[in-house]
Amino acid sequence: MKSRTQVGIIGAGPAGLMLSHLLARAGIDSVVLERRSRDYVEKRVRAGVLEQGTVNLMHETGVGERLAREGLVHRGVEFRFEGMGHRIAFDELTGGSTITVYGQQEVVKDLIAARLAAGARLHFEVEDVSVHDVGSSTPRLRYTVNGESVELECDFIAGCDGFHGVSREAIPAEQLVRYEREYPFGWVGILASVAPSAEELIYASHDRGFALHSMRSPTLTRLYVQCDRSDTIEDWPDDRIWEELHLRLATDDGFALTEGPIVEKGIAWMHSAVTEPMQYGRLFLAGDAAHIVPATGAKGLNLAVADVRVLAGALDTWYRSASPVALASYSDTCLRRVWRAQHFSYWMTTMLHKFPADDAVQRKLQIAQLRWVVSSRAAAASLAENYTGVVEV
Ligand code: RFL
Ligand code: PHB
Repeated sequence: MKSRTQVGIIGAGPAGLMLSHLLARAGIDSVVLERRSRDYVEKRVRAGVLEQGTVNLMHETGVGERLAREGLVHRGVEFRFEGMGHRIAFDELTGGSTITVYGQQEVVKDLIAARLAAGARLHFEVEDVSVHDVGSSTPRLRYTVNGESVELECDFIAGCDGFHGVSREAIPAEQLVRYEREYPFGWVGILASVAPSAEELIYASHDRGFALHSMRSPTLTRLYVQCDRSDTIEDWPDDRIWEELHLRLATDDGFALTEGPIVEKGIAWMHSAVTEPMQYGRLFLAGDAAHIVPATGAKGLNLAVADVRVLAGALDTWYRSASPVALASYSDTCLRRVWRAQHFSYWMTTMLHKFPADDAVQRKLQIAQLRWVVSSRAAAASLAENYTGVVEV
């Protein structure tokens, strides 16, 4: 079967869904192709921290109703080391910016509901998506859905298919530069059916390694504990996870971490990658398909949303005025923010984690840096600006 659309979008994660939503608001037609089932993408537990700009975009474009009701607005975070907690007050340090804790799968659910209600062509369980003719003015996507082979002719293709997607591979290797760094650790993450043990996020740097206390709702706690690169989830039975969390989050004044039934468990590896440029011909990469950051800065989903906001604006300009100028600067515009987020995520990661090669001096340096961050107003403000996403670069 042959079909046609203006923008063919691969991937129904936050990037692909938000792009389709923004394009529809500008009167631009798109088709979204997702390899997984709707149920799978709506249940995939990942990010939790939304920057102010992401929250604002959801409100401005009519998908913020549940976010307004259920999102937890946080005005600060805690950094914990040497048995003491230190609060960084985002709103005071940035002139009012906050972050909102709202699960990525909730964002995805809200966007899917909005797209389907608007009659969008959003296909799940699509197999064998392949990308063709991106150097021409009629790029195509081929795929199979419900046993039928489809060729979709597009004006543009958006590769929003995440880190393991196919779109990046459609660009000749010699046209790209790929910057990549792997960290020698990951995070064992759990979702526990229990009220959070603190009102705000806690980033803990301990001699045993990093730990993070986060949440999803008043009855769901999200916790992470640093693990070795060679670990598997079998190395982390529930008892070991709780034991490490208790040790790493402990304070001298007796912080009590409440345990609860673990309803989800997995390992996420920490790495950075950037593909430059984020465009080739009529193919545009957005979100994790183009770049990933270690999760310590809570930036991945926010970068994905920032990319597609730029892309939707540039496509709108192209359709309105036939001017290619905005599309031509898509990659450069996005990469400025991407590299700022890369640096911030790297900075947070190195400040808070234990590296295998660290010696006693390194630990002293980390503690000195942490003390500075929580005691100097300038340093704390710099962290707050980056974390809430208000810095313009
Ligand atoms: P996604 O969400 O990976 O979506 C890509 C979609 O494409 C589909 N796909 C394909 N579809 C069709 N054909 C193919 N060949 C396909 N290949 C792939 C996939 O099934 C999927 O549905 O990418 P997107 O949209 O760019 O969104 C990026 C975010 O998901 C990611 O950056 C964040 O989750 C990162 N992240 C965090 N980001 C934040 O901003 N704040 C956080 O607090 C935060 N915490 C995290 C995180 C990521 C984590 N993990 C698991 C890596 C915490 C963790 C633990
Ligand atoms: C989360 O709640 O999943 C979360 C919070 C902060 C991060 C990463 C993940 O830096």
